[in-house]
Amino acid sequence: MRQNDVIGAERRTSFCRLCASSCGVLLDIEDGRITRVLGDAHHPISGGYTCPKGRRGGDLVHGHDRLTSSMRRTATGTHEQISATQAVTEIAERLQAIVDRHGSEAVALYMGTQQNFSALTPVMARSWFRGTGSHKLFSTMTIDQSAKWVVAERMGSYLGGRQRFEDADVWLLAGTNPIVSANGGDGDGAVVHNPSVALRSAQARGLQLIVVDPRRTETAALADVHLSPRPGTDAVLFAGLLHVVLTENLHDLDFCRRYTADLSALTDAVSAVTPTVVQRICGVPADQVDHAARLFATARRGMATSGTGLCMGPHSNLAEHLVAALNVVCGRYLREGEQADDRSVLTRRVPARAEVDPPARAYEHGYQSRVGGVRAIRGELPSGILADEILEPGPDRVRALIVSGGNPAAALPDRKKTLRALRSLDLLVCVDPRMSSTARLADYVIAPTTMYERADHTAIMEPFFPQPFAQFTPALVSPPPGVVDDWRFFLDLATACGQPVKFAGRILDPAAPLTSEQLLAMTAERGRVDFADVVASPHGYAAGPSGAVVGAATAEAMRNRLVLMPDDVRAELHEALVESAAADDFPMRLTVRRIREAVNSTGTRVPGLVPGGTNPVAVHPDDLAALGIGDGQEVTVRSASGRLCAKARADRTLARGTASMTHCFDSTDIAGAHGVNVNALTSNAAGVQTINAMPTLTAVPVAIEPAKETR
Ligand SMILES: Nc1nc2c(c(=O)[nH]1)N[C@H]1C(S)=C(S)[C@@H](COP(=O)(O)OP(=O)(O)OC[C@H]3O[C@@H](n4cnc5c(=O)[nH]c(N)nc54)[C@H](O)[C@@H]3O)O[C@H]1N2
Ligand SMILES: Nc1nc2c(c(=O)[nH]1)N[C@H]1C(S)=C(S)[C@@H](COP(=O)(O)OP(=O)(O)OC[C@H]3O[C@@H](n4cnc5c(=O)[nH]c(N)nc54)[C@H](O)[C@@H]3O)O[C@H]1N2
Ligand code: SF4
Ligand SMILES: [Mo]
Repeated sequence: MRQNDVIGAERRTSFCRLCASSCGVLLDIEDGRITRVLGDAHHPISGGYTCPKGRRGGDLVHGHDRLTSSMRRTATGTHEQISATQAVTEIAERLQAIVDRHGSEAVALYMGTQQNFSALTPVMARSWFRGTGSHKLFSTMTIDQSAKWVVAERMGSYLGGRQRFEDADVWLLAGTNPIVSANGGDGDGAVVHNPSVALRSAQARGLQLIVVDPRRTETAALADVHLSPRPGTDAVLFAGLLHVVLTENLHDLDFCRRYTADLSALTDAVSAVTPTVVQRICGVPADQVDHAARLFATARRGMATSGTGLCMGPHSNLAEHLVAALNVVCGRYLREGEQADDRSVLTRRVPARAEVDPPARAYEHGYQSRVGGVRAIRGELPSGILADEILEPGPDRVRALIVSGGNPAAALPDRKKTLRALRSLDLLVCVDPRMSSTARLADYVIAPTTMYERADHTAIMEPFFPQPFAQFTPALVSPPPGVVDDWRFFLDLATACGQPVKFAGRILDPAAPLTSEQLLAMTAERGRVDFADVVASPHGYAAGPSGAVVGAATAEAMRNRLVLMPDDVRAELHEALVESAAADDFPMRLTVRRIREAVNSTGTRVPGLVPGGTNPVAVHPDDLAALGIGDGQEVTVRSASGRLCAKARADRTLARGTASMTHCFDSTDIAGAHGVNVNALTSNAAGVQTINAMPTLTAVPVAIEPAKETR
C-alpha cells in the first residue's frame, strides 16, 4: 500500500479553487469520485484550514445538477445536449453574422468570479476577446471594488509597497469580514488564510485591531476597537479620522513632504469634519473617533484596508479615497532600503521603488460608451452599464454576450432590467458547470471542467498569500466525457473565428494543441522559481523571501507626487456632508453580507449546505418587534427600485435600523431551490458613482413590512 492510499480510497493533495484563499486540501477519491475533502495540515499557508463549502467540494464537482454536456436552446426555449465542438462551430458562425451586420462592438465578454480561480481561463478568454476588436469587456471588478482603481487614477500610487501585517502593530478593517469572506479588502494576505487564527495570533503579539462595520461581525467581535457607523457614511467617518490625525499633527510629515502634492488641501477639506460632526452623521461617538484616529496614527506600523462594505456604498469612490489618504498621511508604506513585499514566485517580479506613479486619470481618455458618457477604466467598461449597453438602441448595441464563470442574471443591479437585457440578446453564451440563472437564458451553455478535474497553479493568487508561495495540482478526477476545459473553449472559438491566439507572448498553433500542463508551464516562465520544483511539491512550494529591497526612486520619478484632494474629490466630500436624512418611506438600510457556505451563487444550491437553505433578511430583534414581525415570518422588503419577499431573521449583531441579506441567491424558475435575489432592490440608475458607474449595493434605503399573504 502506498503512503497516499487510505482504505478503499486514494488520498491526493490539491488546493481548493472556490475563493482566493486556495486552501490546501486532501481528497479521498474512490472509483473516480471525490468522497471526502479535508484540510491539508502540511500546507504551509492554510495549515489544515478549510471552510464548509470547501469541504463540500465533492458535491460541487459531482453534484446532481452538474452539467455533463454542453447545451443548446431549442425553439421552444428548453435546452438540448450538443457536443462542445458543434457548439463552437455554431457560435462562431452566429458571431460572424452579428459582426458582419453590426460591427465588432456588438460583441461583449463578461468575466465572472469563478473564471479567476482557473489559471488559464482569464488569459485565454482575454486573448479571444482581443481578437474580436471590440471594446465591450466587462468583469465583476466593476460591481465590486473598482473604487480602488478610481483612487489610483485620481490620487496616484506609491510603488514601494505597503507595510505588512506580519510586523504591524495596528490594522484597520473597514467594511470587510475576512473571517467569513477570507478577503480582507485589498489587505495583506495574512488575514485571508485561516483568518481567525491569523488575527488572534497577531493580537497575541500586540497588534491592535480596529474594525469599522455596522454589524458586530465575526471579525468585529475580535476587535480591540469596533466603530459601528450608519451604513453608507464611511466617507464622513474617514474624513473625521483624517481631521483628528492632521489637527493633532500625528501624521508622517516626512513622508507627506516627500511624496504628496497637496497636504494643505486635504487638511482644509477635512477641517470642518470634527468628531462631533462624525457623531451626528455617522452615529459613532466622538470620543471613539478620537481614540481610533490616535491609535491608528501613533502605531509604528500598520494599514487601513477596506472591502465591499465601503466599495459598494453610496459614496464609494470618495470613501475609498479617504481610506487611502489615511494610509498616505500616516506613511504606511515601505521606504527605500527596506525588505520589499515581494510575493512573486511563478509570476514576474515587479521591482519596488520608493517613488510615486502619479495620477493619470486615464479613464478620461478611454473608449467612451454611448451610455451615460461612461468611459472604459483599465480597459473595461463598467458592468453597472452592461444592461443598458444591451438595451439602448443604436449601432453600437451589444448583441452577443459571452459569460465566463459568472452569473450576471443574479449579480448585476436592477434585476428586472438585467433579465430583460439578457433575454433580448441575439446570442448569449454561458460557460458554466451548472444551469445558473444566466445559463437558463443562454442560447448555448458550454459545460466546462471544474476544480479537481483540471490542472492548475496558483500564480494569479500570489498577491493574496502572506509569503511567497506557489502550488501546482494535476487533474485528479476524470471529467464527464462531454465537457471541455474553459480555456480550450476560448481557444477553439478564436480558431473557429479565424483569429490567431497569443498566449504568454507566443502565437499558438491550432494544429498542434498544447496540454494544460504545457500552458501552465508557459505562464510560469518568468517566475523566479523553476516550475518543475513547484510541480514536485505536493503541499505547495514556500519560496522564502526573495531578498529584494525597495529601490531608490528613478531620476524621472523624483518629482512625481500623490494628489490627496483634487477638486472632484472635494466636491464629493461636500455632497456627502450635506446629504439629507433618510426618507421616511424607506427608514432601514439594507447592507451586504457574505456567508461561509456560499461564494456568490456557488454553493447556494448544494443540498444541506446553506443553513435553512435560503437567504433571510436579518434584522435586529428590537426592530422586528417594533415592526410587529416575528422571527421567521415572511416579510416584504421594498426599496425605491423594487421589492422582494423573504423570511425575516432576528439577528442581534446588526445595529438598529440596519438589515442585511446575502446576494446571488435565486430561486426563479428553478424547482426546489430557495432564496431570493437581492438585486430586485438595487438600481443601476439612482445612486451610481461617476467614473466607474458603480451601483449602490449596500446601505440601500428599504422598508420592511409583514408580507400581505403568508404561506
Ligand atoms: N446586491 C448585490 N449584488 C452583488 C454583490 C453584493 O454584495 N450585493 N456582490 C458583487 C460581487 S463582489 C461580485 S464578485 C459579483 C459576483 O458576480 P458573478 O461572478 O457574476 O457571480 P457568481 O455567482 O460568482 O458566478 C460564478 C458562476 O461561475 C460558475 N462556476 C463555478 N465553478 C466554475 C468553473 O470551474 N468554471 C466556470 N466556467 N464556471 C464556474 C458558477 O456556477 C456560477 O454560475 O456579484 C456582485 N453583485
Ligand atoms: N464565504 C464567502 N467568501 C467570499 C465570498 C462569498 O460570497 N462567500 N465572495 C468573495 C467576493 S466576490 C468578494 S468581493 C469578497 C468580499 O469580501 P468582504 O468585503 O469581506 O465581504 P463581506 O464578508 O460581505 O463583508 C462586508 C462587510 O461590510 C459590512 N458593511 C455593509 N455596509 C457597510 C457600510 O456602509 N460601511 C461599512 N463600514 N461596512 C459595511 C457588512 O456588514 C460586512 O460585514 O469575498 C469573497 N469571499
Ligand atoms: S472556499 Fe473555503 S476551503 Fe476553499 S479556498 Fe476558500 S476558504 Fe479555503
Ligand atoms: Mo466580488
